[in-house]
Amino acid sequence: MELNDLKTLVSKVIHEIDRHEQEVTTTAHGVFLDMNDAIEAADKAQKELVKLTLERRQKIIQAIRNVSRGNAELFSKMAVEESGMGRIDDKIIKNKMAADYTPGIEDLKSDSFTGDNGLTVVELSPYGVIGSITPTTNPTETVICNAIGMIAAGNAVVFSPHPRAKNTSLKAIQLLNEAIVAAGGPANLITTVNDPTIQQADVLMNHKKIRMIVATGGPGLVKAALSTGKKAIGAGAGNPPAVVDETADIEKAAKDIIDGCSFDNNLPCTSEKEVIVVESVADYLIFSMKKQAVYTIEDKQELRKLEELIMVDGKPNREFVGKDAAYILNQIGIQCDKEVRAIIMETDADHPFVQEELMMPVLPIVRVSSFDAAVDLAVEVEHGFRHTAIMHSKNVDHLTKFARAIQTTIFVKNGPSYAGIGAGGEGYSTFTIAGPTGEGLTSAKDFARTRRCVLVDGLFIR
Ligand code: 1VU
Repeated sequence: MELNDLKTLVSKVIHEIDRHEQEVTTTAHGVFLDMNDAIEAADKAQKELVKLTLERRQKIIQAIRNVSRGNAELFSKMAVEESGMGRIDDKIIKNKMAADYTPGIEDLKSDSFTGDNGLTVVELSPYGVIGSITPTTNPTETVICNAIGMIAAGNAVVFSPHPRAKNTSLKAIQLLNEAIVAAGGPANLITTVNDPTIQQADVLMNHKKIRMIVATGGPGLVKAALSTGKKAIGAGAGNPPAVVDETADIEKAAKDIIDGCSFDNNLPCTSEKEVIVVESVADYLIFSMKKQAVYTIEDKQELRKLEELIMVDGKPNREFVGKDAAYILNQIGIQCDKEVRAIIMETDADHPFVQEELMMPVLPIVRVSSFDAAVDLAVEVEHGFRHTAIMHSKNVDHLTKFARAIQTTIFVKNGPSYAGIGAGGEGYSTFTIAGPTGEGLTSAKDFARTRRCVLVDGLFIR
């Protein structure tokens, strides 16, 4: 053999060894190179899952909760590092909420009918394999929340994580898979691919073994999921207004609004995105907000610089989504305390900061002449997403009127927005809020099919 041929052969062998090593290290515990393989493996696992007892399924869910809670810090650090968005402390809270407060098997309630003609039971049974598209804003929270709800309902899940949170999401999927197997569950009950892309997501959404698609994220992917012709749940954008009327506890409203708006740097689609306040209490609200950890922009030049920085062609500049307030201010030459959590300013109603969902700790405040004007403006700037709204008021008639007018899936009264997803408010937690398709705050029951089982002329004992 010629020397050159030998060199080529050696290089081919080395390449093959590298490829094999890469496969072994990157494809363990639910992570596959090819989406079709990920789907086939999940399909096999789902068939094993439904053979197990509900008691075993309960143990699997508990194992997912434990491993998620135990790794909340790791997931949060990885997510902030990889996506460049959000706040570690807040993400830890979000991951723990997903681990502890996502409903499990108890969410699946059977129904029955009895009468002269016998007994009929209606049960919630699995779809099979669900395709879950997850966002960069809440990467591991959504994986945990969807895994618990979907497996509780007897499904396997194939994830398509956002490419900008790939490593973090893959880590969560691998650790959850290990925990599932250790709890006596099948391998590959949740799967994904080692290089998620829009092309792989497309394969997922159109694969015949995917019986349901759940898309949480940007408008493009939600639209694509809803266009597949399959059963789909879409959880998309919002632009939550916070309305403050003259009867509100103004100091508390100021604190709640800043806490909610700055939580994880405004990444949750439920966070306060603009404030609409009636004239008579506007000055006092702004005065009270200034006592919180905020920087107030009052200078027109500063406002213009901020607009130029965070908006591109009238849309939010992706580079600043989920960034710290101090970082954003530094970019326009303003040095501030690192503790500053939000940037506030007064604007007109038609300002792009009000009209666009920024997902940054930048909070415009608009004053209006009356409560009725506040309702009209809030409905307008929410753009019909019917996602989330917040109101601070002690007037029940006002609260009722706004709730009826805005028609949002979540309506938080007299608290920070995150109370609506289970942090400091009653009710379970979810990170897939399905306004467009109407399921609302999704849980296991939404990932199950209703089936009727009829026994004629028997077991009627009344
Ligand atoms: O670059 P390409 O066009 O080729 O691809 C896009 C996009 O299609 C793709 N992609 C995905 N691919 C596979 N699997 C996925 N899960 C997935 N998601 C997206 O990746 C490329 C970039 O996607 P993009 O549209 O997300 O664009 P950016 O990364 O530039 O934008 C990031 C933000 C955060 C602005 C964007 O994702 C967005 O607007 N998201 C909506 C906010 C959101 O995540 N809402 C759900 C929140 S639910 C909640 O908070 C409950 C409490």
